[in-house]
Amino acid sequence: MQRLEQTMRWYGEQDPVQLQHIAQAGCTGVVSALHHVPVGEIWEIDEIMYHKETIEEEGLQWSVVESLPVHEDIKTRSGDYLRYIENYKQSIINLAACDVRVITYNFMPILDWLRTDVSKRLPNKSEALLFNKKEYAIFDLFLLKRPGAMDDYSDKEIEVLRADFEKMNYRKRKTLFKNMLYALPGSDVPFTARQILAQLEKYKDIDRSKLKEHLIAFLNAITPTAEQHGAQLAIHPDDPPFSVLGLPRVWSTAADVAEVISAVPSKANGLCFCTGSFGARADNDIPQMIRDYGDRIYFLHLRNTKRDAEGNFMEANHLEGDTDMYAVMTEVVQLMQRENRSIPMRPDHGHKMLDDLKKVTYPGYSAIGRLKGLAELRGLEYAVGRALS
Ligand code: DNO
Repeated sequence: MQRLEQTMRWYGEQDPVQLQHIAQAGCTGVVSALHHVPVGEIWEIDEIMYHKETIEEEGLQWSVVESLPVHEDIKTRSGDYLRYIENYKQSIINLAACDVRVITYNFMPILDWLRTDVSKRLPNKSEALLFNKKEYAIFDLFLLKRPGAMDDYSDKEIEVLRADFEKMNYRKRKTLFKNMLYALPGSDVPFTARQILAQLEKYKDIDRSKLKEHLIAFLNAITPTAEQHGAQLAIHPDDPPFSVLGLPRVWSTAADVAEVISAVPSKANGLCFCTGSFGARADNDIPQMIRDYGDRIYFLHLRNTKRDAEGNFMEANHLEGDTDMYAVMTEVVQLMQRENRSIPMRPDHGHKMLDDLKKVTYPGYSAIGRLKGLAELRGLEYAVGRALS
């Protein structure tokens, strides 16, 4: 019987969650990246091998690359994008030569995932990630002061938001600002408002259909290389799966997946299927998406979110929230048996709890919360597998 390959993300040697902790959690693999290589530069074989050996010395495997980041010039198809595409291909070739073949990336403009609160206190005093639409709008309008932001809201909305902003104390404003400009995964250096505003300027003529064209052009350029070297590309959904800061989004819905897969049918064009990111939209039917695109799912992020009527969402316990994890796991177990393959999975994000509350960890990536999520998912997989066999 094929089982999920259980993994956790590891940010590298500076990660407070060490490889041996990941092994103790019951994982056989890690999901990791060369975070020190500047975005766009080639991942050289000796760097890849050093990282791989470090992981293997603890008895684990480097199962998935997350992420091989896509340079902004590629997303905007400007500047040095041709050189960056060549570099990307070379990194794929180098990874495959080291037998690391599942490569995650995303096509979100400028920012990776975004939350207004990275330490929302729950009633039991553990902490969760939260996206609050009102606070996001306050940031956009009054803290970042994005040009054009006012056009995205009605006069009435602006009036209410302004009143809320004026009531917000300075500590709260500063925290919100910091959370929104949190660095990209694996970095401790946050963006500055100036950097973001300058980057936003580059997207002023790029709408959804243009960005989608750029994604398709990028995939057409790199999938032949990936196919030739046996690499599987796995695109991560937009998080949150709707436009932020006026930026276009191209990978938020089942329709996005359908469109890009039919435009680039290469088998190398696959998905990092994140139930948390897709699940933050009520119109995504997650089990149905697994039925429809299962053969393209090369990597799974299993997590859950709880939405409310205002469009806010909070990270829920892995088996709770709006996504029916039992239905998801049933689809996944059947998919693995049907295709006779094991899919790497990581319990994405976790609440910060117990001893971890005293530690400095990457938001969403403390050890104990993820361990709890993994244990619950592992139990669910076991039960679903037994019931189906
Ligand atoms: C957040 C992660 C994302 C993901 C990238 C993939 O916790 O799921 O940062 O790694 O978007 O490129």
